[in-house]
This record gives sequence, C-alpha cells and structure tokens, in this order.
Amino acid sequence: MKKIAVFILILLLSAGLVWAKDYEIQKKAGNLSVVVKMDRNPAVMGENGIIVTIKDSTGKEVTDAGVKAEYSMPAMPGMPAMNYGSVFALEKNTYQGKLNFSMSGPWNVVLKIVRGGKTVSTKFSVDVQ
Ligand SMILES: [Cu+2]
Repeated sequence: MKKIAVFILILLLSAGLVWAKDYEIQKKAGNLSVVVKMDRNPAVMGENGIIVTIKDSTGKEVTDAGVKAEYSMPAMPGMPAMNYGSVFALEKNTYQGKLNFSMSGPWNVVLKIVRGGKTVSTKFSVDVQ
C-alpha cells in the first residue's frame, strides 16, 4: 500500500513539473498582436529574459519595429518610485530584452512599439518573487 502511495505521489509531482508553464501573455497594442514570454516563472529579482513576438492584423510577424520596455514600481513606504527602461534587440523575428528587477513585489511594465513613426503600447504587470 505504501509503495503505491509513493508511486502516486511521484506521478503527481512529475506531472506538476510538466505542467509548469513559462510566463506567457497575449496583448493588443494598437492593431498589433503581441505575445510576451519571460524565461522565469515566477519572475525573480535580478535579470529576467523577455521575448516579444509581434504580428500585424494579417498575422504576419512584424520585424521593422523599435521595441522597448519601461518598467516601474510605484513608491511604497521607505522606497521612492523606481523607473527603468530596456531596449529590445531583434533576433529571429522576435524582440528580446532583459528586465532587471531590483525588488520583489508588483511591477508595471509598459511595452512601447514604434513603427513608421507611430508608437503603440500595451501594459502588463509582473509579480516578482
Ligand atoms: Cu518597492
């Protein structure tokens, strides 16, 4: 009986590992579709890799944009507001950057996409562990 219980426990644990997903969200910025992936889930203090895929309204990948993130944590007791920026680099049809979180807690991320002189943006929040 004990062996079966241990076996089921191992099964549940390994299934949990398989199911643990990367951080991934889908957003709209203007008429662009944006998929944001982060290499840490949950996000951690220090560097977190972020990969952004952008598609236009016809579903074609956008590779002629300038992409940057502005990320901030609002002021809290004993801590002034913190604001940082990160410029992304185009790599394999995706935009890749790093977010360096200096504190755990909720951060706001604004993704700005500049294309043909027009800027669109989208926001999301990240809970840093
Ligand atoms: Cu803080």
